[in-house]
Amino acid sequence: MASLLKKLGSFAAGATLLFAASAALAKPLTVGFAQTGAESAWRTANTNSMKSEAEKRGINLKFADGQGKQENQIRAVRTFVTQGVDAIVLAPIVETGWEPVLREAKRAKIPVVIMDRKVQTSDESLYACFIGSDFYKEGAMAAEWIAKNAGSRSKIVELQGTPGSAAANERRKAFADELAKNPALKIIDSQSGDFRRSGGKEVMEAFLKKHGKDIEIVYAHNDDMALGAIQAIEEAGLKPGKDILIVSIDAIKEGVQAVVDGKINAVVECNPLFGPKIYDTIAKIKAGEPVERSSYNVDIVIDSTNAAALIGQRQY
Ligand code: GYE
Repeated sequence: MASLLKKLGSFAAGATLLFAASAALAKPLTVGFAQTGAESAWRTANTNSMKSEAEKRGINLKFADGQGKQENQIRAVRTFVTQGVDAIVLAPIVETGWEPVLREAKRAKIPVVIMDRKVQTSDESLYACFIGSDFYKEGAMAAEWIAKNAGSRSKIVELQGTPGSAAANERRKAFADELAKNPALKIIDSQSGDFRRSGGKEVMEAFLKKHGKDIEIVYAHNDDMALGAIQAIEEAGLKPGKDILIVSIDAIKEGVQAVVDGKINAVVECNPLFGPKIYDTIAKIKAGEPVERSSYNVDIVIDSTNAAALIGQRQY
């Protein structure tokens, strides 16, 4: 009898524990997401992936649109810390200037996942991990494609992304490093179009005015700027993809379509669909499991040899 009571007692204790554990599991996770803004189609796809995956998993996502300003993003992270969210995801618009606010998150024991673009910090413990693409590799792939396919063309204009962003810094550096191995190729001008379609168009108009027919190749740090440049080139009475070679990065659906249409010659992929990977990683961090320090997506080159076969499957 006594042993039966004991058994019942421990069963009840076990059931209580189980109940408490499942209640804790059932509590929806609250994640604060500080996004850069909505500068490009890539960014919109990235935001949609984060929002739709949160909804699928019952995660309470607090979304803050930084509207292209670091100070807005810093304010958003600070608010998430005050609200005591379970985790913070930060897509940093620029590389530097994050240490104070990351320190605030660390002090509050809120893990921060850096997404998409890297931050520069002397203290690696200020964030849990990085998830994104290898921008240096993307820039190198773009330059390699040009070196292989430029023929007798050599004069390049570069449309840079947002100044100070990891995406622009690394895509620029890698491209320059690759060109150094091919002395025939030269960048004759380089300016920022801020990753925006309107920026790409404006800068390309100015380049065409200044350099005219000297321009033989356009290297754009993203598809949106390349699509803007295409408008400027067509308005100048020239044929994009033929009179001027165009290479860009992202491989959004519209970019790949432009490759199919022969207006862009090559796009290097940069996958923005991070939602599932980000929330899987946050779940691991919350469970105390180890996560990779830096994890990169695998990106490919799309040109006239494979664009038609791939266009149907583009998810962004
Ligand atoms: O290439 C561009 C976006 O950081 C990888 O930001 C991202 C870049 C992407 O605005 O389209």
